[in-house]
Amino acid sequence: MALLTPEDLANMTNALIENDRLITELTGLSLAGLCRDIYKTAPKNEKIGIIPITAGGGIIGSFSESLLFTARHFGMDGFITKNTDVAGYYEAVMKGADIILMADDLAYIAQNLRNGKISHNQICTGRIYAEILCRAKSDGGKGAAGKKADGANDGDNEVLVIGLGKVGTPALETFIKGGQDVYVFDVDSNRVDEIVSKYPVKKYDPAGSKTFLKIFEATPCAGTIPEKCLLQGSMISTPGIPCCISDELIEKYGVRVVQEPLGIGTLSMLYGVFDEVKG
Ligand code: NAI
Ligand code: PYL
Ligand code: MG
Repeated sequence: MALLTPEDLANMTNALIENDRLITELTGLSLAGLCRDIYKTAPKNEKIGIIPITAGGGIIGSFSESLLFTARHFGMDGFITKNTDVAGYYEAVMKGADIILMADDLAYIAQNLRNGKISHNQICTGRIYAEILCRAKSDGGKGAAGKKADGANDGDNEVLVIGLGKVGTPALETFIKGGQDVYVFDVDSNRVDEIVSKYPVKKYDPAGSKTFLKIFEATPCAGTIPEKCLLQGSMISTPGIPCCISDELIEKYGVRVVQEPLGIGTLSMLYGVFDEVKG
């Protein structure tokens, strides 16, 4: 897994606010509202214990602080343990944490110590970024965007998924469940073949001329969106770091891009372990 850097997390406050605004514009629901609707859960004053982990590449500057910021931004209470690793876990439990957040280089998890639920960042990130596109209105709140000359919608239910790894796979499962017509691409052709043999999805042909209103991307590379697949008003939902599309292409096609390094996936993980609610 590609690891975050402190630079990736530098502008997180604005990124969360701006992405929440865009998610609301595209789906009609705020990020928290969307999470509640997906998981059918809600917070009830849980205390979040965040444990810095030194294993592998070690502590990432402002990682724990960004998790605490996210929890507080969405109205939750939390703390970062003074100790790290196992001592930090003990400290979190002794200080009354209801939910633990911790990450090493391979896994970033949330665990609810009261109900036993556990969630994984890659799965929850893929799911929330995919749900945003599943629920995005066909015009993305922009009137004529994405319409063909005859007025018909161009691919309302079609989505291109680029990057079929640990985030991209739960995303494509979400798209399939959401009734989307899924096209897939990965630089690793063996991975594409594996996915096409396992799921009801089609291969995207980069040499063809197909365009998409909805594109999901989860790769660790920049510049992965082919210009030829863009429409005026295309919507891109991408947890991939760095960003998959240049500012020039965003401007040229009026593309709306949902992308943020940590908070969206973290909120999805937290809703994944909250208690269920009715309605
Ligand atoms: P992964 O390594 O499991 O999967 C990445 C996939 O992208 C692989 O199948 C690889 O073959 C493919 N790929 C690489 N270069 C490509 C290219 N140029 N064109 C098409 N496909 C390409 O990685 P994972 O865990 O799925 O993470 C993907 C990205 O998402 C990483 O950048 C990671 O840092 C980021 N991420 C972001 C989160 C967030 O909250 N924003 C949360 C979790 C991951
Ligand atoms: C969770 C992110 C999203 C992208 N890559 C993943 C990553 O960077 N994982 C590593 C997280 C390590 C955290 C470190 C700390 O500061 O506690 N052990
Ligand atoms: Mg995120």
